[in-house]
Amino acid sequence: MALLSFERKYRVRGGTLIGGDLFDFWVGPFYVGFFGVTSLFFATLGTAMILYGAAIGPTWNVWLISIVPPDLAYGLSVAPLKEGGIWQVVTICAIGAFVSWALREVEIARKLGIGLHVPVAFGMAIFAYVTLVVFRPLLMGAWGHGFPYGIFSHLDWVSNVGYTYINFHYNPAHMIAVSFFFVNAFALALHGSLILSATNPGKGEVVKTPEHEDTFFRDVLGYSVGTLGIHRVGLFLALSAGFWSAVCIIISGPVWSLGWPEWWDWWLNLPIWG
Ligand code: UQ2
Repeated sequence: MALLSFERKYRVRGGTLIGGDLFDFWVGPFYVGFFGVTSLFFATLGTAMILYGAAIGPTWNVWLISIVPPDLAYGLSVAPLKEGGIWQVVTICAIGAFVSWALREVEIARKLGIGLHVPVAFGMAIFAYVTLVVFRPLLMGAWGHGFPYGIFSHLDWVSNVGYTYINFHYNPAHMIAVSFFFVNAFALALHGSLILSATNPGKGEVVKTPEHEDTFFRDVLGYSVGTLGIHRVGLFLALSAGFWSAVCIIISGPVWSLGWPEWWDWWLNLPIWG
């Protein structure tokens, strides 16, 4: 079905979660919906607050601009705007915009009658972010444990938190997360190269079929996970990377406050060593 005739079938009212058909329309190529309006609202307000924070800050150097969370002394209270309150508003706007965007994806998926895999996948990224700036600060008792919104400043934050636990690479959940990121890159390299090898043939060659793709991996490994299967593997690996990232940071402090190398003392203390 050509794009235009397909769109005539799909661009119909219905499938919204809220607001009935009040916002059920498109602006050019973009679906709006109630959550398109809230996305735009939060993104605009959040961006304005970041610009305000930059304007009252010490620099316009884009690498150095930083919207910092409140001092730890503020605990879990609402801080004055210039003392971390901007960070708190930006955080609310970010979560509002991300969740609105996910729900807008849900409405579009419902209109199309396709699965909710994309918003669910995006939801894992939102979960990892909220773990960093809400769940962990709540468990630690201060918004000051959130990370600052700046290019270099957030890198410094990651470095400082890492050294707070002596060597973060000994965090077992961090090990699992990193392994998922690596396997994810491996799987995407296998998949991307395989697809291009079959569908982007040289001049005068015909495009090859999934049978060619299966046969390549059956010849190499004795096994092909299949054209649908590789996407299941990919989604699992990507979601697992995000999930274990959230786990590895939420346990750092709330569950384990010593250095991560010491966590492995349970292994050295096993009675089996005699
Ligand atoms: C595959 C297949 C694809 C693929 C890839 C494979 C035809 C187009 C990449 C091979 C993948 C395997 C064997 C599993 C890899 C698993 C991990 C955890 C890296 O068989 O089917 O479809 O793209």
